[in-house]
Amino acid sequence: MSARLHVLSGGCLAAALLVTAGCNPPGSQAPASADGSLAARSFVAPGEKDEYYLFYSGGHSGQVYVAGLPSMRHIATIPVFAPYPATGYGFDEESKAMMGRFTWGDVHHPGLSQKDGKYDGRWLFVNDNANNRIARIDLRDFKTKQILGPIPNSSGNHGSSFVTENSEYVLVATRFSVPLPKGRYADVANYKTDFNGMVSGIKVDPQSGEMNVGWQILTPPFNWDLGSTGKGPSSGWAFWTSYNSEMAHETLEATSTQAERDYAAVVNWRAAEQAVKDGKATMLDGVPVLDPAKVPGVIYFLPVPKSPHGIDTDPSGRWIAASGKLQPVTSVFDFEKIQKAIDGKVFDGEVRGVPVIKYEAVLEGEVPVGLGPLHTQYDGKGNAYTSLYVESAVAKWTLPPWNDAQKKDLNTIVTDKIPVHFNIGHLVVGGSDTKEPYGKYLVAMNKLSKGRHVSVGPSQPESSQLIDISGNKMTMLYEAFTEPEPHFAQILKADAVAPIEVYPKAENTHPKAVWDASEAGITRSGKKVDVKMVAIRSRFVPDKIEVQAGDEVTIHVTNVEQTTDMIHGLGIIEHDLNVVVDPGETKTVKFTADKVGVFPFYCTNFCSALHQEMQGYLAVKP
Ligand code: RUQ
Ligand code: CUA
Repeated sequence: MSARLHVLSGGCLAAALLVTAGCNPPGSQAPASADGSLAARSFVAPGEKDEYYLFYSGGHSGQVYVAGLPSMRHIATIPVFAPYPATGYGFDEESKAMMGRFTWGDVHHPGLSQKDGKYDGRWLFVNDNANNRIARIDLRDFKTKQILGPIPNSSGNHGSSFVTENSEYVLVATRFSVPLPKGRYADVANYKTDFNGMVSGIKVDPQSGEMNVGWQILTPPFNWDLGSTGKGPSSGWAFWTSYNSEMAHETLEATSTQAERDYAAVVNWRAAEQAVKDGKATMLDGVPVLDPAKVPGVIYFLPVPKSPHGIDTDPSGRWIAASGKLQPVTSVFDFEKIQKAIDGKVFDGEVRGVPVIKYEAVLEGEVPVGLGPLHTQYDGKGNAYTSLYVESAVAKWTLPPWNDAQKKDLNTIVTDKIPVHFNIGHLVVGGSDTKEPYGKYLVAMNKLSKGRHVSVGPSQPESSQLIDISGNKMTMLYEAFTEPEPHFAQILKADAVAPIEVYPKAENTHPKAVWDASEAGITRSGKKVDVKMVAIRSRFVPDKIEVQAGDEVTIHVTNVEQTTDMIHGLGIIEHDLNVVVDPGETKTVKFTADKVGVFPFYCTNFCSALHQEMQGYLAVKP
């Protein structure tokens, strides 16, 4: 087949990139089916439960949202990088310490933990593009347990969270490049020589899930983009695309789109791990860093046309689809050929000591999917689904191996296309990044979604669309508001997790927990006032806290309930404080009593017929 680049002409391209709801290419304007009978296929009757969870990124809200599938109902918000008064997150000392000095994050790509290449239902990892962090949510209680970062030597943690087959690592790559180590000044004019990017292996403890930075690989200042991990034949490898292999540093819109091809990174993370063990790394800001010019075999470059964005490994681990935003095809690479090219040194030169794998030697074909291809997902039945930003559609196509007739005309393998409204970014098929996808549903996460809801003013609500992919043709089932801004998502079978409903008393190790009103009380040492408080339907013990102005007050609240859904909150009037405590949980709040007066506090979570009576007073004496 032809390895020729099908690149859009400049004018068409410029027009295409500016496309919005008003001027979509033909075919994408057809209304979604208005057939009411389809509603039954996503309908989950009152009292019934969804079959799947949809964990979707909340973008710059800093949070993760959970919807049920197929109902698409928003059922939970998991606060991660931003305070969330509804669960008291970001107000107590424990979550404040995790958030560090930041009050927001930019969540892009949730990644579920895996065992043997399948979801194991233990953890969900999410990245923060803004502050170079990565967080772990425990699916036992759907709460954020760790925030790691800012990651040293990394700026713009966009290329994550890509979990390896047995959750050995969450792999991340930098979107931006800066002078390293961080905190060093260099003139941006010297971008090519003084700036660097990085690929990092975040090690995950197999028992606790605790993350730490394992090692890093230094890269040229390309802008690393989306990635994926290998499995099967590509086990131990990972892939990222990049834009800006031009290494431009101003007006990127024009300067970074010059080259016909940018580079993908093909990373042998097992070799990197071994090289670090063998002492081949140099410490930089506390992290062992490998320089690929000196340590061959840890990273290769692979040309991908043109300004690529997504790169996705199929469930077999052999096929890798990478899409160039600026050309209407998706390049499918064969990992077996990649392995052979590496072994046989079939290279097209090198960049800074990193061999460039010969494109033609590893390409299986360029699939003419349509305009503005971004991301690809798989259903485990030999089909791939690529989101088309410019065309605002999803294309369905057949994975290799292809027969001769198909190879001759790859148009024949594009078997279906469905318009989405409008301008899709990510899409997700359940389990696409595992060995055994669920298939069945695809969720299109639309970036612009203009006019899809009754107007609420200039800020137009986002929407995501549920597509049934169980048949030959895709069927649009349902459309739902999704909290902004949805990037990637993960779908997990509901029965793959068994969340707890109360924190067992026996597991509460908080040193200031109290379980009986008789143990509650106030102690003082100097200016420090320590309150051990019990919350139980429908009272706080103690319910009077008397302090002197200037005292440093710490309240440890234990919700002693062991009954499901019996949640209490503690809100203190005019103190900007609210914690919410789940059954069996203890949380700590700290503040300085700097205002004289009497301040009521009350339970913020409706807990019983006498919830309103659950109140008390903080008296601050002059
Ligand atoms: S990127 S629309 Cu932040 Cu996930 Cu592709
Ligand atoms: Cu306790 Cu309301």
